[in-house]
Amino acid sequence: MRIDIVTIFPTFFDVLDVSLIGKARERGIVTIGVHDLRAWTHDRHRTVDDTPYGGGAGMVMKPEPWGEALDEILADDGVLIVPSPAGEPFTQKLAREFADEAQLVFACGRYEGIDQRVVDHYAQRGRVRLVSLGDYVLNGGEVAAMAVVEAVTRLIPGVVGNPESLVEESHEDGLLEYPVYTKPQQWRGLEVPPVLLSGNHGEIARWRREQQLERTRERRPDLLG
Ligand code: 6GU
Repeated sequence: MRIDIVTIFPTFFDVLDVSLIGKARERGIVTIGVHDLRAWTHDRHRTVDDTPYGGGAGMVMKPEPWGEALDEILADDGVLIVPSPAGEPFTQKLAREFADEAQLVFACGRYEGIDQRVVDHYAQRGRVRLVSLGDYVLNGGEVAAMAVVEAVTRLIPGVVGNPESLVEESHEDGLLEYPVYTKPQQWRGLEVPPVLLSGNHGEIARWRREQQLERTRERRPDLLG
């Protein structure tokens, strides 16, 4: 998979050099390009924003640098992802969809957002997805893009060492994950649930399932429908 990120804060993505994603890049499983939007400006001040038509607070990102950048970076079969609090909720299902794509391009907006015509133009030419992390406001798309990159890349075969660790996780089966414990058996007066020490794998599986259902009922009843 190829991932391209267009941002006015490219150093924000330096952390993609480390950890599992960094290793996947070294091994050639994913290719990630981080691009400074200002490289596609032509004025002395490298301007990327301007005042909004119709008035109002804040600034809007100008369409021209985005158009020049995306014309160069976005392949015909690539998906343009625009992080936005006005987008569709980003879910594990969407992460699985994105994991099958050949190219993902992230357009990270700042200020009050990107001129709407950028999304409209690329939606005419190809595939565009507006995605939101949740119902709260971030300063720009960078943190959201990072979250999507991590959720998607870990689903690519070979990125996560043990593929079994992918299946028993929150949201993969539509439920929250069960609680986990390791040694010591007693810590600050708290015990590991005895069933986990029983060696009875049927009982353990049943207990874990109950815990998943109980947690989901308690914290995320919306997931149970
Ligand atoms: Cl994707 N972008 C911004 N700016 N704020 C958000 C968001 C995205 N998701 C939740 N809040």
